[in-house]
Amino acid sequence: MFALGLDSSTQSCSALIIDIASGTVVAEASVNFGAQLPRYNAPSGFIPDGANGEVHSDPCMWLDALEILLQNLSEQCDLSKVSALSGAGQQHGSVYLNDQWSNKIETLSTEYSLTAQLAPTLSRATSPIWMDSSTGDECHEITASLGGDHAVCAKSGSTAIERFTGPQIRRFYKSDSQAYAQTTRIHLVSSFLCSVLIGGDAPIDTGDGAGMNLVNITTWDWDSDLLQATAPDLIQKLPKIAQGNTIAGTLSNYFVKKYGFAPGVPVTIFTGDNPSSLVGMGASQPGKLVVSLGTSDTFFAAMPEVVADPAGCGHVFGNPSGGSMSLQCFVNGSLAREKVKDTFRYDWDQFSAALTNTPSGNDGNRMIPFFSPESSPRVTIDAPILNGSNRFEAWQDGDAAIRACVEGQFLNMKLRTDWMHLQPEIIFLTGGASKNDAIAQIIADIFQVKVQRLAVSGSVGLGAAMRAAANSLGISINELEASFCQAEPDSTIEPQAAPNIYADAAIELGVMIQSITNP
Ligand code: ADP
Ligand code: XUL
Repeated sequence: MFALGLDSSTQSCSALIIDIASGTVVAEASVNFGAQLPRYNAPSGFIPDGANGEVHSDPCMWLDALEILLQNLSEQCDLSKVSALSGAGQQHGSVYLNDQWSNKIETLSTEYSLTAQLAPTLSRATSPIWMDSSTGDECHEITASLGGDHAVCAKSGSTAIERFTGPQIRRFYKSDSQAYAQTTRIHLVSSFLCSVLIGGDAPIDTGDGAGMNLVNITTWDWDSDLLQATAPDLIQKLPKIAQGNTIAGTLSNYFVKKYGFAPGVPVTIFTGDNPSSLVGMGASQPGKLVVSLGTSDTFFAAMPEVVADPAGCGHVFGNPSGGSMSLQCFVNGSLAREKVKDTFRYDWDQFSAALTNTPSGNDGNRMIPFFSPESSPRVTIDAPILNGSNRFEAWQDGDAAIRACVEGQFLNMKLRTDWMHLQPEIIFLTGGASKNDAIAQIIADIFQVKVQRLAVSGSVGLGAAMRAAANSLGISINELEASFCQAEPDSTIEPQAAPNIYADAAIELGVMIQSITNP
């Protein structure tokens, strides 16, 4: 029994096929948009130099990549053995379709490519993606119409955010009302690709749907106030919202004929890349949380109850395995750690040694380690704030500065994620900095919970394949996690510091942060 998971992300489209019986990945492929589809002039997956913060991609590029990818997989593996399929897309991006869409999608012919047949169904040539920040005005308008940030956040799980789909739709409606009127269907990247695969309109799942500022996180359905504040007649243009375990349909004949899939393969509705990664990291049940230490640091977890961030910094999405998940981004992640490292001309080994040479709690030396505007909490700032010994405050104590930076980052993470009411049993670490054991130790100490690195690569595609297997092949998520989400050997780090050290440090740093957020 094989399950296929797709991941249509910003820079590439990848897929993997898992064999449930052997617990192995039997095929993997990836298409890099910039390198393999240069005709779209999108070296990093989006059209460069957009005006006024616009960042768009051509949806035909995603379709071409899907075809190359499936061709490549069919050369590695007999695709007729695939008996379940699902996928994930970069979140928030939207595709606008005209009245030819529903007929065309049901009658695809293998004589022509997907792009040749579907390009004429686009009512907007390109798609705004998550990097687009052009909708500041629209966010203000939606917020004003709902009565403030708090109202939007309580309803949709996030305040109105520039990259979220609702504000993007509003901007399209305001700037080209004629093309908006000719739009009969708006899909997310995830539901668009799922629709293409099943040859019909797929629903949007609650995971990706909650990244639109249009879905109510209490009813998990479209919210009439948000729809009204966004654009006229919007409800008619949107597909249905459905839970992550919904089967959208079966794989269309186009793919059966062209790539050798068996007829009737069930396709589980697609979700966003972050909700899919939650599943692929083995964290879809409450109690396990994921901290990704990439360019920015990201924190996400299955939530035991649906609650929105009262401070309006975090996001609530549907959890593809049921219930909800939280996601919070910290802009000052790896780049901030690098800045402090480079200030003292340390390499990563010296950086780690600085952390091991200094005591937990850092003798009271504290840093708000923000070198650029932060989203959690939302502050406009361009240099860290230090509070401690004279040498430390004068940036003359390299070891203390490095510890203060890392402690400051994760104390802030703990403070900013308290609203999620989590009781973690374990934290899974991923991303470039997760290999640093000294950083991992500080995370274990601050959260007072064990930390583990997972040996999972491609957690988005893996999560999609696991969801497909769970929904269509009757394999439990626990069984799939045991087979596919293994910890790296010897990567478990237990807390060592006494709990009160960081409880006190959190209070001190909290006061410092409050003084810059409420001056
Ligand atoms: P992204 O996916 O956002 O591009 P990665 O997850 O690949 O980022 O992480 C890259 C970051 O990892 C680099 O910016 C670097 O700061 C950090 N990094 C690499 N090696 C180490 C190390 N030994 N200790 C701490 N951080 C590291
Ligand atoms: C999440 C977000 C990104 C995209 C692309 O809110 O904007 O993580 O999903 O990966």
